[in-house]
Amino acid sequence: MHIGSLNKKSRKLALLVDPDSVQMKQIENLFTIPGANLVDYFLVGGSLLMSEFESAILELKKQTDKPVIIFPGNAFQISEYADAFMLLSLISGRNPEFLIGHHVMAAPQLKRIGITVVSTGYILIDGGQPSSVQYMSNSMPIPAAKNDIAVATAQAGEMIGMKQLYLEAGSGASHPVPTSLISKVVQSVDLPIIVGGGIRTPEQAENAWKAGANLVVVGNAIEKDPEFISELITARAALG
Ligand code: 1GP
Repeated sequence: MHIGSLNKKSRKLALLVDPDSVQMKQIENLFTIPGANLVDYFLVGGSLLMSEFESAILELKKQTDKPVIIFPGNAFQISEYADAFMLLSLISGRNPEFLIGHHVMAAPQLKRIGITVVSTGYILIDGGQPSSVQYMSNSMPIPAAKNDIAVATAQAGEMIGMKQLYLEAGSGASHPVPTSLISKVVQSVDLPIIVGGGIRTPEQAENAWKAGANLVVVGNAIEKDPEFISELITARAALG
């Protein structure tokens, strides 16, 4: 199973591990938290990656049978040890490097290692503060109240041939993606919708799932408090 198995009925949870801010011991400790075995996917990636990217993937593979998926911050974040690679196209932006440039750099190696590649339309939504993605990609987020622009962007991504869409408020965002925007996008395309950025309460995750998110991604909040995993699992179970 890989992330390409998401569908419009999925209500999944992914933990994002940024190797620059998580130690190997912390990865091991995640799996002692009740409910950690119910997390569906583990994403690995970050804006910089100054530390060992591949060690984090290998540690996760040692700890879990769940898919470990590369969520790349740039074209250098590739490893044959992961189960899949999210090929992100920053379709909310207008920077050709993040629409095709990095893809060209990464393609030969992705092809050579034969990893499953999932084409993902990456849509940055204003999360209330400048995000790393915005800065590193030199692109503007979509204003959080502009549902119509987000919908049109999502529809364009679907027509171009993306297999899934990622609504991103940015790592550590002050505000997660608004639920009204999530539900409008969910209704306007047939693709699975991933939502992440700034989710730090069980209610925020629950609201994203209720709005139709097929995969909720949480990073910072679990780095700060791994017990948050249990709260997320309980919140999802309550949705039935
Ligand atoms: C960032 O969507 C992810 O790319 C997760 O964000 O770290 O704020 O949970 P957080």
